[in-house]
Parts: sequence; structure tokens; C-alpha cells
Amino acid sequence: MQTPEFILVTTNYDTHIALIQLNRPKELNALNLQLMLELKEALRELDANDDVRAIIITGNERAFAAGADIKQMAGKSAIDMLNIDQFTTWDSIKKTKKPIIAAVSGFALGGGCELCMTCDMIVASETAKFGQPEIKIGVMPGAGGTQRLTRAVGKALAMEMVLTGKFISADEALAAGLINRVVPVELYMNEALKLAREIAAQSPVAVRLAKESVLQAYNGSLDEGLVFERKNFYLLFAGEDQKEGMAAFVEKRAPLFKGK
Ligand code: DAK
Repeated sequence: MQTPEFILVTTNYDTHIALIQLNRPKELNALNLQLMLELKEALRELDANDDVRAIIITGNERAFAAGADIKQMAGKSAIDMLNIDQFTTWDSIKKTKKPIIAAVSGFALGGGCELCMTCDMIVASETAKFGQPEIKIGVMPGAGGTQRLTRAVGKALAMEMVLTGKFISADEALAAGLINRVVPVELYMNEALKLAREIAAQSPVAVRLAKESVLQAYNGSLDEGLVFERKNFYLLFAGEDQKEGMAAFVEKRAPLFKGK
């Protein structure tokens, strides 16, 4: 991949954690088309890298991302939007097999809120604000906001947020079930890293299939989900990590997982 302009990617092979930082600070990390393509490419590479077991996406203290770039979108026609086909880019994020944690501080609005909801878990600073304010600029969420927000927080709050554009605080987001945890601003990256380390210490193959199964529960019906889960559960018994994990438990020692 060419050196990206709007994101910073760092990888720590000791912890097996990769960090993607959205990096358009002056524009509050507004997600322009190039940034999204860079994010897509970075995730593709990290997903294919066996030394990476968990990925964190973050912004900066003031903003995770204040949405898609309104200035870039403002003059577009419906046919322009169709031809740009941003969905191919956005869909590739949700197809990432490795677990992704969003570490959110400040604004997570519009496409920024949709991006963190596309991640698997959200760790927030006390200063985080979540919202789908598209209604205030005459549109509506276009990257999954009406669906993922509703599933996360329920119809009443989602309807209010989507129809009025109101922001909710990190504490409200936690109470509503949108995010995993809230910590003081100086701790949110550490907290995200702690969670990533915990996940990276598990069997990568079990993590992959477990993530896929949780998403299946989230995406489909309960019956379909249960069949899907059952198949993935049996599949894990074909691998070495299941033998190692269970043997380590019986032998009262720490497991050594190889991703096989
Ligand atoms: N786009 C472009 N520039 C933005 C921006 C955005 N979303 N948000 C902020 N900025 C820019 C501001 O224009 C300003 O730039 P300058 O004027 O200095 O050049 C700079 O960032 C700092 O912002 P403010 O001066 O406004 O800072 P404040 O602290 O006063 O206000 C704010 C912060 C976050 C409340 C305010 O900036 C704001 O309301 N921003 C817009 C929030 C918003 O409406 N977001 C939703 C955008 S629509 C799709 C995928 C995604 C989407 C749609 C489709 N497909 C796959 C099809 C997503 C759509 C959206 O997200």
C-alpha cells in the first residue's frame, strides 16, 4: 500500500495489535472518499497479516470522526453518489474477519457513528458524543445508521436520535447498550489496548469464528444463528488450539495458541 495521507497505521508484533488512527484533525476527521479507501486498504492488509490478532480504530481527543465529508458531498447528484459507490468501501469494513475495537473520544457523528458501530466493540472517553445528525443537513443516515443504531439502542432512542439529530453522551450511550465502556479521557486508548490485548491472547481461529457467529446473531434470525453457531463450534474441534486450550485448563497452565 502507498503511504496513506489521511490515516496512520502502526503495528505491534509483540502484542499482535494494529492501530489505525484517522488523521484529518482540522476537519474533525471528516471521512472523505480517499480516507475511506485508505481505511479499506489498511483493513484488508491487516486482516491478511497473521501477526495481527486485533485492530483498533481511533481518532483524536476532539473527534473520532464528525461524519462523511459534507463539503465533498454537498454538490453531488444522486447519479454521482450512485457512481461513486461508497458501499463497496463501507461493506469491506464489515467483512473484516479480525476483531475491531473503536476507541472513541469527542465527536462520533453521522458516518463517524456508523463507522464505530460497524466495529465490533466501542471503548469511549467521557467526552465522547454519539449522534446521527444527517437530518439537520436534509438527509438521513446512509451507511447503516438507521439499522445498527436501532438494533443497539432500541427503537425509541434511535428514532429520537435519527429524527432530531440529537447527540448522546458516553454515559447515555453506555446505558443504552451502544458501547462497551466509558473511561476518563486520558485512559480511553489504554482501555482499548487492554481489551485488544485480552482478545489477542485468545486463539485467533476461535476469535474469528466466534466473531462471525455473534455477527450472525446480530444480522439474522435466532434459528439461522443457532445453526451457524453450531457448525462453527464443531469446526473448532478440528483444530489444534481447542486441544491446547482444553489441555492447558486440565493441566492448570496457560495455553499456547498457534492459530491452527
Ligand atoms: N464534513 C466536512 N467538514 C467538517 C465536518 C464534516 N462532516 N465536520 C466538521 N467539519 C469541519 C468544519 O467545517 C470546520 O472546518 P473549517 O470551517 O475550520 O474549515 C472544522 O471541521 C471544525 O468544525 P467546527 O468549526 O464546526 O467545530 P465545532 O466544534 O464548532 O462543531 C461539530 C463541531 C461536529 C458539532 C460540527 O462541526 C458539525 O456539526 N459537523 C457536522 C456533523 C454532521 O452533520 N455529520 C454528518 C455528516 S453526513 C454513505 C456513507 C456515509 C454517509 C452517507 C452515505 N454511503 C456508504 C453511501 C455519511 C454521511 C454523513 O456523515
